[in-house]
Amino acid sequence: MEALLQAIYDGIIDGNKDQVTAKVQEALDNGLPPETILNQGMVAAMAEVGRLFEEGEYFVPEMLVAARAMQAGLALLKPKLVQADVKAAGKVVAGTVKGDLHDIGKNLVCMMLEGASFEIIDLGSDVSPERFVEAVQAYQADIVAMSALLTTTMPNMKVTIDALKAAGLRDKVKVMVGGAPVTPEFAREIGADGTAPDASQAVTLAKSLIGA
Ligand code: B1M
Repeated sequence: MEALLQAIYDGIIDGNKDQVTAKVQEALDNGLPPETILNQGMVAAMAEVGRLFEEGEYFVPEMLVAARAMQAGLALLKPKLVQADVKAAGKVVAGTVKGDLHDIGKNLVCMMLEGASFEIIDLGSDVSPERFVEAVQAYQADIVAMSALLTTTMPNMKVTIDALKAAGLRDKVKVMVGGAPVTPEFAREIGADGTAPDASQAVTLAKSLIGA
């Protein structure tokens, strides 16, 4: 089992999509819990990719192939992580904020929320404040879930909250924010209703925000 997790970890670091898909499938077939594969194999590898980038050993192309390998593995895990098919707990409009292309964390949060019976309207990445506002209006969302991975794009969370206020929607929708650089202090300062450090705590937060 350790060897399988190591092979998944190495596959992501090497950007080897075929290795990741083969080993994730093998791990699932061997009964390894999807959460273990995700956290110990994949999320841990991505943290290492980030470290290698910071140290100047990896550049954008290496990050990109690592992300593709991770996404291929996530596609296999998704059916296991998203098992609920009961009444929707609430509607969530989700997206990565304007200027930010990092969507893996947001996708994971969406998957876990879906698994907890939330209905997800995923706007993707690089989502403008106007698109968030339009979607909240169009889908009568209960929650807006914004993700940002860059310190330079985090301010767009506040811009989006301000746009919701200007459209008269702020008191009709709960706002949750997250992503590696987002802290509880930052969330409070920009007037969000809460933040969570990972996808499973994002589910707990979403449930508490709608009083579920
Ligand atoms: Co970029 N990148 N990247 N990158 N990238 C980071 C974020 C960075 C920290 C790397 C580093 O320097 N160590 C750094 C940001 C530094 C900073 O701002 N302080 C960085 C940089 C600099 C850049 C570029 C500027 C590089 C360049 O061009 N010179 C560029 C910017 C592009 C843009 O967005 N405009 C860039 C590009 C890219 C790729 C496109 C190549 C690729 C993204 C591909 C994709 O997502 N489709 C990429 C990647 C892969 C990374 C790292 C290596 C991995 C990110 C990731 O997927 N993590 C990242 C380093 C790192 O994070 N250590 C890095 C795994 C994921 C599961 O975790 O997203 O944190 P995360 O999500 C978690 C939690 O944060 C939380 O739950 C998730 C699951 O547990 N969470 C929420 C996330 N959203 C949430 C929302 C919630 C609640 C919880 O509520 C709504």
